Amino acid sequence: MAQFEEVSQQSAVHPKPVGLVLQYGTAGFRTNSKQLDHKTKATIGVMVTEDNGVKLVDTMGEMVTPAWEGYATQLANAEQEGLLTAMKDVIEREAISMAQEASMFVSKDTRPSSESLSQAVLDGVHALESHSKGALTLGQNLSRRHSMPRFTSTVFTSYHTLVCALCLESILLRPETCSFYSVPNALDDHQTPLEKGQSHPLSVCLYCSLPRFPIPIFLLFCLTSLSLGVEMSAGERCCSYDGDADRIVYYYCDSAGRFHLLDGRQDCHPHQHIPQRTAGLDLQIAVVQTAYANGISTRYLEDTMKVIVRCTKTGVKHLHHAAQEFDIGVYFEANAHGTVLFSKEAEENIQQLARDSNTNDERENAALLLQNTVNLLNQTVGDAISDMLLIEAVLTIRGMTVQQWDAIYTDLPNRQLKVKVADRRVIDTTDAERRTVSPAGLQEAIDSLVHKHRQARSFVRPSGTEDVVRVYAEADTQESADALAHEVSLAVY
Ligand code: NG1
Repeated sequence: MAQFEEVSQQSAVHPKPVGLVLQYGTAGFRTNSKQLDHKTKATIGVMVTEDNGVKLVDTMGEMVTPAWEGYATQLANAEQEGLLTAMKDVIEREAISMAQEASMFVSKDTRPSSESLSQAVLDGVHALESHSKGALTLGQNLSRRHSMPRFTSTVFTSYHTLVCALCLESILLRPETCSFYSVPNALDDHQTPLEKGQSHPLSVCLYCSLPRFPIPIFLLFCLTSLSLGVEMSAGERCCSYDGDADRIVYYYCDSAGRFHLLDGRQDCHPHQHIPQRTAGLDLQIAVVQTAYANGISTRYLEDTMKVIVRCTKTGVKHLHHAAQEFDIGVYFEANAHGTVLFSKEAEENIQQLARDSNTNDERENAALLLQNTVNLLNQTVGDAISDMLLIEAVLTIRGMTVQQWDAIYTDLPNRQLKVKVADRRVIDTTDAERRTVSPAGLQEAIDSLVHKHRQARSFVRPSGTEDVVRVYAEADTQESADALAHEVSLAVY
């Protein structure tokens, strides 16, 4: 078939380095971008970034299933002469009709290597109808979003326009927060600041077709694109995204010039914004974490917020799966990968309640807030822009500063180390990677080291993205956490 000849020719342009064996790790193919040039296999969404390598997104905009991870690994590791056989094998096993038209979105970050890597992907799917969308976030490279009616026409400009509008609307449901808009606006000539208390119609700027931003949000947009060398004033909240913008961190400097990173805080935030009880709904909320979540955050969620907390193995696919079991499943890894899921039933109840609301009481406002939260959040994959807007809405509605958010709790001091061993796969874990089952004696050694420290916890696991064993330790002081991590590292050798 002509398609197969084309694949053969194109793959020869991007040969796999001799001897290289790729593994589909915790969330994608990861290796030096120079070595990934040959990985040319098709799926519905492909996100290319310098640090992440290549991430595949399935038809629902979620991470691909283990079966497809297996196929992708098989194809990525095929030698030139075995490529067509490997491809035909996948086609046969999955009964894929090659006559059916396929569509694929390829997006990349703005780093130089992403250019050639995404070209390699495009060459690989040359025979299919593919759309190269240039520099986009992972959240924008989403097939499920694209099939939603409101995203059909100008999808790539409207996606974030819509989430901005929803954020703004949520804030405006609380009239007492309107003073937020009365700050004179030096940044954007297109916006007209409002008087305190003046009602604010949702509108889109005619010049830049973005919604009229409240100033702090506009400032945040500037900061994210200027994060290199940006000057931070004391107390000013800032945030940064990673390469494919599926993660976000907030930070600020205090008046003494001390830098504060609000690490792993997302899971303590979105559900504070979910006023399901006020709206008269009794939805079960759970927060899904991994073993890397700081012990204090788990305690805060269980004891103070009174929500169910679950722990899963590392990797968003595991967290996503666990979160699907609840009406509202909030899931975030400590490094900020994650999002919030609403069950179909919960989403329908919320949408219905919001449709039925026509008065202005607290319960109905809560229903509208809930509806906006559902629409604002990206339920398929983490989206730093949606997350930022939700966090901004929550902070504004609650009248909270970044310092107050930081002060909700104080993380236990912790340390993460990497240990290089001959074969990391000899370490096998259980209990959501919190305990080892092999090699024999390792868990007992870790237990006795942990007992020597106060408020201590430690675990080891083989990384799914690097050829290392990761060691995590936390304890009541930084010295203690450092010492424990070091001692456990020695036990791993
Ligand atoms: P590994 O290398 O399996 O620990 C790392 C991160 C994950 C996730 C994946 C990539 C840690 C401890 N692990 O996985 O959270 O970000 O990379 O998706 O940060």
